[in-house]
Amino acid sequence: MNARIPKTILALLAAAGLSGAACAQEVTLRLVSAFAENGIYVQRLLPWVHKVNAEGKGVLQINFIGGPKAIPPFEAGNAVKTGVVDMALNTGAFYTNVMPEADFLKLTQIPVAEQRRNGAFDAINKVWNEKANMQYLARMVENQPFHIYTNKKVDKPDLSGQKIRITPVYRDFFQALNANVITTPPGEVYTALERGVVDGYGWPIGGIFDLNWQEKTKYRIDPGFYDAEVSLVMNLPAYRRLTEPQRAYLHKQLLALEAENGFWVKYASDEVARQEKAGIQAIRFDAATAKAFRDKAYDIGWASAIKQSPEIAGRFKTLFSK
Ligand code: 173
Repeated sequence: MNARIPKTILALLAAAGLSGAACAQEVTLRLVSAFAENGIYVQRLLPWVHKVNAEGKGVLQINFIGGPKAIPPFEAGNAVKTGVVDMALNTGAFYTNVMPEADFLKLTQIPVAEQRRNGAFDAINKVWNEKANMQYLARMVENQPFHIYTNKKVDKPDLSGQKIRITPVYRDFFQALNANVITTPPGEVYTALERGVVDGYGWPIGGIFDLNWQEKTKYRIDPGFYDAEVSLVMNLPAYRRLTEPQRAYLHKQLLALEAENGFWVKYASDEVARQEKAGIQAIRFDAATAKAFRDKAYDIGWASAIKQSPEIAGRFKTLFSK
């Protein structure tokens, strides 16, 4: 009897000690999304967050705070930079107010797995660390080229007389196609179309149904250009505060997230079919015009990058190109 008491106490103490240590080892990271909560990107992110939390008890947890209602899309980059939140699902075009280089990631022509092998990922992180106080964690969208969607038919790549909604992704290219451009976050596109404030907009091949833009869209111009970059970024001090096991766990889960990126190829073709069914007509150019159109997008994209940040753009161009 007596012998049991100290054992029980010891067990209790051990349990308390263990759970105390476990608490000290568990970190909770606050995550926001610059993209709508009902959109495809967050739809694919949340199951991953649940898995991270289920498998990461005692190590690392992610607390999803919300989408653009929590933090406006163009503010999310600064929120990560300053540590107002720990992490964001974001795209570089939304945080050129932190650094112009953020928007260069649309120009990658190789998969993120290859970027991790060829040094591009490390080169990105050097810039993200130094200029944005961020760790670039993982790219969760690939193979989603951007397109021009418009209600005014064209028979050549010329947007003269058209007002097109943009973000920095499209600015230089669309202006070179003679468009009048208006910057808005995605949440304002539907109303802008409805009121005739814009004739069209730039957006990737997938996702226009998420905010009902198919109701206000007549044409999609092919081919697509660039590759939509949607990634997880993290406040650098918060990243550096992680213990070694926490960082290793996060890294493992980030690689698992990227390993799901094959999804986007089929999603793109499914979305093309869905657009057609919804009555959106594809405008296609002859092969030579289509190639010139796409080449022009990249030429203008890189020229603009080199103008804004010559040394970094030069380094990235070698690492991002095929
Ligand atoms: O809002 C946008 O058109 C934009 O810049 C973007 C970037 C990545 C994915 C989707 C949209």
